[in-house]
Amino acid sequence: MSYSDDVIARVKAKNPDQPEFIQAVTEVIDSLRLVVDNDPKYEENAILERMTEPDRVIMFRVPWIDDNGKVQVNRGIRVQFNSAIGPYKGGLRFHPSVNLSIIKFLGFEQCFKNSLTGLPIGGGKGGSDFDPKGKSDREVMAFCQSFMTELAKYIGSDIDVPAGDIGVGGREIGYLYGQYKRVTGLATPGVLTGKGLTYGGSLARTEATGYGLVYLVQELLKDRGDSLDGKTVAVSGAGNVAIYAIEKATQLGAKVVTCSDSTGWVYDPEGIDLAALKEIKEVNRARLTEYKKYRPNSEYHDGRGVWQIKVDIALPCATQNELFLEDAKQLVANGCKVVAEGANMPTTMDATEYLQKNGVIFVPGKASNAGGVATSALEMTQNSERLSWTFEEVDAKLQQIMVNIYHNIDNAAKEYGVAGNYVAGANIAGFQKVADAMLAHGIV
Ligand code: NDP
Ligand code: 2IT
Repeated sequence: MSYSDDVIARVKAKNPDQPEFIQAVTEVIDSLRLVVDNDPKYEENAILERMTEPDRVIMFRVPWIDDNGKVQVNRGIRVQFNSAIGPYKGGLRFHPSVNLSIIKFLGFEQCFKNSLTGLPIGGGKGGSDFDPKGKSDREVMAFCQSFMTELAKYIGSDIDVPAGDIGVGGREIGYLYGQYKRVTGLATPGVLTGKGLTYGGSLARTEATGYGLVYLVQELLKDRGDSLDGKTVAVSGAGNVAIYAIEKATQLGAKVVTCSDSTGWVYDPEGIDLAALKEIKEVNRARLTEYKKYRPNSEYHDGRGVWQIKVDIALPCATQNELFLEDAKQLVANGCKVVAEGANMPTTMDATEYLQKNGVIFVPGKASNAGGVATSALEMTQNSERLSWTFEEVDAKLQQIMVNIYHNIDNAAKEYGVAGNYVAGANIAGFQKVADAMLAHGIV
């Protein structure tokens, strides 16, 4: 059995109850075959075995009191996956579906993504099965304070730097930072990113993941003598990543005709009204059912369906495993040319394969959504030098990082004889830097 097959089999046997983690590991190792099976140093140094076993997993009880005076208990998790190239870095997800498998898949992916940014950040991820939906601000604060009371023992600006993800935005980061400061006595802004602008946050961090996604697509099109101007785009999700992907794509001349949340989806043939979407989601924390009030000519449908719409470009920006094989078939039948992931692992493995085999340019999230964490690293830099850069400075650096990522994964794919396969390109390019650092550090 090859080294790569052997490690995949061992990871499956060791983690039988973790399907998302197994999915992420299988996809990565599958595309590293050309590298790891052709050079004995990886097996001799057990690089893949070490990369697939997190440095540590911290799991803890999060008790808090709801508005009815009832004691609630959630589970908190932080997976510190790999610090070979820098402090653990990655978001916190608050969603009822959160479990160890999901946090491990996200932490594992984060190691390669963070490597692709070119910045010195290792990989980690955390979260809780807490559901912020329908909770009062006081309940969210009580939960965040309890969560951080425990998490504070394990993080630090040179140790592990959490940020947002699904269900964790500016409000939650504010409460988490307040409690970090209170329990440790340290006013160290670099311990969290995605902070508010009055206490060490970076301009453009809010926009960074969505903008970065579109900057990468822009470069990919430019490389083919094309542009976003006049393109029709389908976006899924209606959260942080989706909103700013829609904003940037629209600014660059594309027409985004869909968005979705966990209850339903919107088709707006005239192009999504961003001001309406922001008011519904960012200000009112409401459902997409409200959208029709702002745009009577739009359609609202329950359930899922954004991938049925005929578009040139699809940007899945909601969650893992939200674009299935039948969706991929529909996109291909409709002439879609590019699928770039804003979310982490939104495309199932069979859907990815179908898109690639049918001539669709497919960019995996670890490359195309890396602008968020890259800008988090820029926030850490600003915190270290106790300065804040202008929006334009941060945005220009973000653009350059996304351009570099595109060429880096494009070149890696070409170098290994799989030109245009950006799953392979991203995994290989992301892997190499982490593996080289691990080899330099010895067996640790
Ligand atoms: P938000 O919480 O802001 O938004 C998430 C959106 O996706 C919401 O519209 C939500 O709908 C929808 N959604 C979430 N879970 C599900 C589900 N199980 N089924 C259907 N719809 C769902 O999160 P973000 O925009 O920050 O994150 C979106 C994706 O992007 C995630 O995969 C995240 O890991 C990834 N990502 C985020 C980065 C960031 O900087 N924030 C960086 C890189 C990647 P509803 O409100 O109804 O739940
Ligand atoms: O998946 C991700 O890259 C994020 N949620 C952002 C992580 C970060 O540290 O900014």
